[in-house]
Amino acid sequence: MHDRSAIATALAARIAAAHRVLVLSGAGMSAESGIATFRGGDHGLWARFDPQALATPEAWRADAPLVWGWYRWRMAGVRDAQPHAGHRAIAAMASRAEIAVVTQNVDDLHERAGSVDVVHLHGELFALRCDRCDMRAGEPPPRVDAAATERETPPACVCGGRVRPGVVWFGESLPEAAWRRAVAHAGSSDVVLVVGTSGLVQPAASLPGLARRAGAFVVEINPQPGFRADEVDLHWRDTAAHALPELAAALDAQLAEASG
Ligand code: BV8
Ligand code: ZN
Repeated sequence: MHDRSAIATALAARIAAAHRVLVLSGAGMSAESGIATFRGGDHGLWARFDPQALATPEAWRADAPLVWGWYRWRMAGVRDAQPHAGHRAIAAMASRAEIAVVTQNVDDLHERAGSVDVVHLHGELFALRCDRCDMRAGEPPPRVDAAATERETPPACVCGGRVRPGVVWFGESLPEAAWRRAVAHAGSSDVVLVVGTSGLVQPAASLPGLARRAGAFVVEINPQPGFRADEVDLHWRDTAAHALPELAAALDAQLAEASG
């Protein structure tokens, strides 16, 4: 088992000396809030569903009620979930260092923990919009105890289109502004914390390597390795809800010591 405090202390010193820090998070960041990851273990969200069969425009065209029902089930899960100590640690550190958050996740746990200006590379679950005219739409009353694959007809828009989740499906382009901001952060940060991502989905997975080549010190926080050795400087083999509060405490201790 790594000596967590030694890693936390060394990394906190880098963050204390950094001008800009970037947190890049993936589904593992939400795992300890009870939201299934996409590929993890036997509880992986996609272990029960084929991601290419549901998170794609083709699936929406072929069976919108199934896709809408799946997202409604996921929205209920996020509503019931709470941010954990790792989300709160990131928000707390942002009051002590210049920390930006770029996430692949479509949930709102970073925001609910207090992070601001979060960049969502793959959209946001609750940002519902019409699939024809793009008009924003409100969420219908939550379903009670519906199963993940219980079909539900998506609400109709006045233009005749259907309301869809504001997420980026496979084969869809990332929101340009979000991608531009993520690349800018990756290219200008001194320290990058890559938390809870398997590094399989592009182009998000290219950001750690881009940051490292631009001179950032890149740390992967993940019980399993996700990135190649040439993309990260340090793999902190731990979970988000353990490692990040430890890091925030080490940063507090160092800043208190420095201020005498
Ligand atoms: C695009 C929203 C271009 C929807 C998502 C072949 C090769 C390479 C690439 C491609 C290819 N074919 C197609 C592509 C491109 C494709 C892609 O990358 N496919 C992959 C699957 C091969 N990408 C796209 O289509 C993207 N768009 O490229 O557009 C384009 C250009 C022009 C014109 C048109 C198009 C769009 C990709 C976005 C897809 N949408 N989400 C929804 O949520 O339903 S992706 C979705 O999956 C998530 O958002 C997330 O990004 C991804 C899941 O990945 P992770 O976050 O890494 O999660 P995962 O479960 O995999 O891993 C969890 C990790 O956490 C693990 O490492 C685990 O160890 C760790 N962990 C577990 N517990 C903890 C933990 N860590 C810390 N603490 C814990 N407690
Ligand atoms: Zn419409």
